[in-house]
Amino acid sequence: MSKLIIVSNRLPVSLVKRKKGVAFIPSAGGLATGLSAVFNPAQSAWIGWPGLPTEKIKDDTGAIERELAARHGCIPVFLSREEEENYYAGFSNRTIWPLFHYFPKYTEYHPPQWEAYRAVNQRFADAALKAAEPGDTIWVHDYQLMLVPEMIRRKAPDATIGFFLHIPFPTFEVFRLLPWRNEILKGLLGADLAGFHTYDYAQYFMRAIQRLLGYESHLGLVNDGQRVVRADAFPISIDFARYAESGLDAEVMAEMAAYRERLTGRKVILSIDRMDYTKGIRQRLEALDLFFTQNPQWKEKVVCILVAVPSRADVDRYQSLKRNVDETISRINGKHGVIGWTPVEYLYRSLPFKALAALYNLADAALITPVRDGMNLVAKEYLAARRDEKGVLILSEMAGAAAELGEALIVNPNDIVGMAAAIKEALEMPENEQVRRNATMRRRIARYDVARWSADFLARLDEAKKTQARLGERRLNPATQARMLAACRAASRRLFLLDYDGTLSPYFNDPSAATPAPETLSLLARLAAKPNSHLVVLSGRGKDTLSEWFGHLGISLVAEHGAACREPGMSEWEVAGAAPLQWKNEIRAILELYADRTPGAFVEEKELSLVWHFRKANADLAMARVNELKDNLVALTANLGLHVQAGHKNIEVKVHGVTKGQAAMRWLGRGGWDFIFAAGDDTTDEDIFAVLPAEAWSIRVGLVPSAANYNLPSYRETLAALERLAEC
Ligand code: ADQ
Repeated sequence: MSKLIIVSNRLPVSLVKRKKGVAFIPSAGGLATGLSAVFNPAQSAWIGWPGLPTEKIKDDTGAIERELAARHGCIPVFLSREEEENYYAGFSNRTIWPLFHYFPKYTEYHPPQWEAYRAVNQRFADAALKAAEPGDTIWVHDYQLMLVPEMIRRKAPDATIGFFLHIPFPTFEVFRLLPWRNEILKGLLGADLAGFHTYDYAQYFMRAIQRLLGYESHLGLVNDGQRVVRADAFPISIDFARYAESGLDAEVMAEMAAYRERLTGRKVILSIDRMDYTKGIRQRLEALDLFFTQNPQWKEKVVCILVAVPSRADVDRYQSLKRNVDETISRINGKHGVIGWTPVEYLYRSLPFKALAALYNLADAALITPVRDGMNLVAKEYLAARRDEKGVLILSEMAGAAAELGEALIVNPNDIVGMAAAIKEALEMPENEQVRRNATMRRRIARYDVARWSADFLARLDEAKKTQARLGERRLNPATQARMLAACRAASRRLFLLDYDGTLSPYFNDPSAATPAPETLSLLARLAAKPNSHLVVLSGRGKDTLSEWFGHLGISLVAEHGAACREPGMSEWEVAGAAPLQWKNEIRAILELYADRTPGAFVEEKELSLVWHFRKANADLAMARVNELKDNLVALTANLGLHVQAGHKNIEVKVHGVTKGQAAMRWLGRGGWDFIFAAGDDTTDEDIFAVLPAEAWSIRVGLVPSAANYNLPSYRETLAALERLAEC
């Protein structure tokens, strides 16, 4: 039976040193509880660091391994103190964590720590490879292990690998700062599915790939030429029922009663996070200070309970943050407090679930204002705990959770004035409005709880694998190629219909640089010279370019996607139709306007069409412009008998009905072919595939869905296949 293998930095249980040997305790944190819904030790394995450096475990590792396997379904990756320092405290928490949370100033770049990150990632990958059997699903988690998917893939090309990032994926301008950015992207592309909390993060990931590696993506599918990898959003959630029921628990109720008695009717603002500079604790305190200064009427009537869980205390940045928070709280309490009323009650510790639940159930407002947060589960936990649907969530727009919790009071965590105003608004919000807002958000969280989240991810991973398999089946494999060669050999009349750019040649930033290589010209000449064979090159390029490149080969040429044809022996090009061309002036003006507004874009004029090229333009800007331009063009061309066609990094406006497919009919219609081969990499080539008889050998270059019968990954494999055809 196949199993699920979870790979994360920490195991769901942690080793602690006791007087006699070691003991296991459940690990704190959202990941362990989050995945408990899918982690069944009988059918799964969990690979991770147990939390104690090897120096402290000494000789017990064998016994620990056995116990972890037998009682918890876990496989430990032991780390030495030095590995922990360089891989975890170092590269993970001094490089990736600050950078991905938009703190480039805090980000350190140390090559030895990168090396340690790589080495430790390899250890995790090796452990996964050892545990995995064919058919298993491997699910790798988070920023500490971004190289693991590719490391597994290299040794197990068919493995099913999912990756989920629990922190934000930053925009390109921030991500590009990382010296090892390409390695990180390639590491992640080893997965079949890369999951993120929000749609924005997934988009940033795909844009980084496009900008840095040049791989295109379409509808969430990234194509590196060999495989397709899906990127998608899966907003992580919580165990809704556990929180929703917490208020009914006797211990929780008793704890709430104790709080209420002590608070003597005062309202409660709750603030809970790990002690981390990304959580915006200092800014939040400044806002509270301002709130009390501006609203003295609220003094003694409200208490802020601020809970901070100790975190990464071995990283200096966290030590100075702690000192700063301590000092700020003392200052605020000194400034506003009176005997019998402390404005900020501060707990620097981890709390057991019931204590946390009591606070959620009690608080009149939750002040959750990270300056950057992948998701933020506290916000969801607070809402879920409130069966009465009361309480006000004040939430930072920089938390991934804000994408789902739009009914909260959304604030900018850097806007101290705005946050102070939101605190006042929260405390004064009528109960019916609280209920109205919270009811909607609670329904949303209840529907997409953590069990749904993990099931959804695993189902999409399965689908991603199926998409690959579908594309894989259509790949022109050696056995099919052998059949194709035999058919070619046996045929008495052969027709070759070939696109040029992307099919017989790579793409160049400058289209004029794509001059055919001598070997390619020789290949085309040999194909054309085969007895009873006819070769047609069908391109989007203009007549002059095609004449110059291929005119001497004695083959047929189709220019401008079907607008003009020339057969061997013809002195002139034959232009399709003689449509009036006044439309060109109007459309040219629009295309030129867009080219001026988009550095790198340019307009090309052809016989029956105008083309707006954006290959050289900034990809993000171009995408924004393309959508706008297409909208404009579609509206304008509707009554002009024109057609707007999106090609490979270009948009073409041309006379309706002029396609490569229609041009191909010129030869197909003559009949008598018993071997037809067609290859193309572009949407314009789909028009050819659509008119081919079923028995034709049609090949879409690039692993994307197509009307062609087969796919090949790139122009290289296409040239190789043609080489074999030329020889047969
Ligand atoms: P974190 O940065 O740890 O997680 P968060 O999502 O808020 O942030 O999760 C914290 C968890 O710790 C919550 O489940 C909360 O209940 C618990 N917790 C907080 N304070 C506690 C306390 N004093 N005692 C005990 N438990 C406490 C990272 C990312 C987030 C992302 C999660 C999950 O930074 O953005 O939401 O992973 O993907």
